[in-house]
Amino acid sequence: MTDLNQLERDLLTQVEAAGDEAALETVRVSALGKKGSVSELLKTLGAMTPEERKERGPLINGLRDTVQGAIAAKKETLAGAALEARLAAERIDVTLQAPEAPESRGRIHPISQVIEELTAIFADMGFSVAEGPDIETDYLNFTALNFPEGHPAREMHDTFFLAPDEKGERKVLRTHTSPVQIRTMTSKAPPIRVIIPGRTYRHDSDQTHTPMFHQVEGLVIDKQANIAHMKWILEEFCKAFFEVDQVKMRFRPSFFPFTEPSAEVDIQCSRKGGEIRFGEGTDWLEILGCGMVHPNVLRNCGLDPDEYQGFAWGMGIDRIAMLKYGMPDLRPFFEADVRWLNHYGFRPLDIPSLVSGLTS
Ligand code: 2NM
Repeated sequence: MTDLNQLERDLLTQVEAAGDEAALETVRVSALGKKGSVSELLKTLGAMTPEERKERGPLINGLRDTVQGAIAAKKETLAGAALEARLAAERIDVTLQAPEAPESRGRIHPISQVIEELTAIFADMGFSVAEGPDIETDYLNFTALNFPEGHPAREMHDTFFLAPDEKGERKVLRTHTSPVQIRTMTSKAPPIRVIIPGRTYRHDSDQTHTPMFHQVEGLVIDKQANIAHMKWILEEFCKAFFEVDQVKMRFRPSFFPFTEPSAEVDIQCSRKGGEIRFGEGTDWLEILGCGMVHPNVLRNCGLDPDEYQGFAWGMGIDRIAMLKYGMPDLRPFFEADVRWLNHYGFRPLDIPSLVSGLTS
């Protein structure tokens, strides 16, 4: 007869000696598996006499419970140790400094930022954005805009001309973005509400002028579009752009070939200690030109001036960027000096919107 005490000691020693969960499983199978030593003993109960069974039954069942309990306890210990080992091996130091992401180093040029800002403001008023080529025909840059041939206004623009092509046609670097308004009026049916930001070129270079500069022009064409609408739009734009609650504007009569009447617009400001503030003070600063689109321009675009009318305006992006962000000199805008960009540039993820704020 198997010595139950001896078998128990042997099995408990093996359980204790199991170094990992796989070894413990081998011990379990050898004792409690189908052909395990304890299972074989349990099978002998069936063939015993009632008296024998009464005596051996509790002993063999007791052995099984003891071994089962020891295996369960050892399993828990091994699992705990395995977890500890894994935690130690996979530990990471979350206090390590993260490498700097490229987008935290790059900077958005103030001109790009200002274009995003004014696009957000005009988009909120229902305007879309249009673009066109930098190289234009003389017709779209001048003639369609009611500049008569040989008119002094053509010289006013200090135009850069390209070499004549085989047909003798001289293309120009656009002197304003207005040719895009012509393209828009000839390709889309009114009502029209667009802004056109972009590069423009004039043969002019000094402290406040660069041969390439940026303009944004706006155009509204509808049956009833009038000067009051224009004044409201320009006033709302100035308040939103300069982030002030109120701003006084002064409309001075002026002349442009493509608008009649035409005006230049000044906004109220104060200049104390070399700093310009908007929405206060007694000084005036010119910021844009505007007017009602000339009937000849409408006709040139195939629109009937007795049915449609509209207004347009234009302003210098570089200039309003300088005013808003206190940049004293225009020339560094185009010098690509990283130190200047680090100082005046914007973080790539500070995207202007009317909800989150134009400038953060
Ligand atoms: C300005 C001032 C006033 C203007 C006019 C047009 C067009 F195509 F509709 F006739 N586009 N832009 C305009 C009017 C531009 O810039 C100072």
